[in-house]
Amino acid sequence: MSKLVISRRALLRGGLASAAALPLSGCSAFDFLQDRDNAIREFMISINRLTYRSHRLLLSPDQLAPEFTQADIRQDQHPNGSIDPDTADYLALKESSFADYQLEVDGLVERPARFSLSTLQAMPSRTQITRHDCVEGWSCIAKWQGVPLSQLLDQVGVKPEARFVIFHCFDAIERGLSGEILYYESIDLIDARHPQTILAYAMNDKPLPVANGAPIRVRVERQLGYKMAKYIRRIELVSEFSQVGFGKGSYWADQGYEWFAGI
Ligand SMILES: Nc1nc2c(c(=O)[nH]1)N[C@H]1C(S)=C(S)[C@@H](COP(=O)(O)O)O[C@H]1N2
Ligand SMILES: [Mo]
Repeated sequence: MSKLVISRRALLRGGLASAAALPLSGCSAFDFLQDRDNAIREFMISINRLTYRSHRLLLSPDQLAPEFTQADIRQDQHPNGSIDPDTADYLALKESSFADYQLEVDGLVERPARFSLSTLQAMPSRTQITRHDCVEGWSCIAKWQGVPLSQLLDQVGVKPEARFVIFHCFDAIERGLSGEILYYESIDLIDARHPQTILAYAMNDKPLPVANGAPIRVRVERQLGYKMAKYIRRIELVSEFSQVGFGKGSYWADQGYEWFAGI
């Protein structure tokens, strides 16, 4: 088994290494991948489907990502991507320290619901010290506390036809002539129900800072940083991605990155 895991990692490293050879700034996309009809892009997407299937075959649904100790936390979590959202909705909530924040959970669920920050904080929580790996090549170890997403899913009752969880965020990741694009990400229900998948409201024993996604960001510990949506506004259960963004289920996947970013 460990041999298989190593070769899977080696395979991914190879993919990341070739990606790293291209100029990258921040989490920005490769220019040629912006072209939605690009042949190389289609090729990479087909590889991604293969990667996803092989991951799901090799990885048991509940296999835990490594956890660390307090002594392993050497610096603050490096803020990346959006770090200070300026959309009107977000600014209004931030003004009152998120006292009026309500996380919406809807879509293919039996009982759509809203959760205030204090309700989320009063639910049983999980704390984990984990390593965050960004596709750009940096890593940080931090302590995260939050509500297991599986608890929320059980409360709202996931309909049998639901397959993915979409995270809709407050921050504008892109602004252009056609308007602004708010960050969005998604994971499948295996990752959504994974024991380490939490909606984090605290980092390193303090309330989650704005730079790292206040009031709520998700931790998806077996995948790369861009899957861990910050500033979550709404969680939607869907059966497919056709109504989400440009159809790939994630802002970065719509830019040509892998939707399944397993590490
Ligand atoms: N809403 C939102 N979530 C996001 C991003 C973003 O720009 N907006 N950036 C992603 C990327 S690329 C990374 S590496 C991590 C960074 O999390 P951090 O700022 O806590 O380090 O958040 C991810 N989630
Ligand atoms: Mo990232």
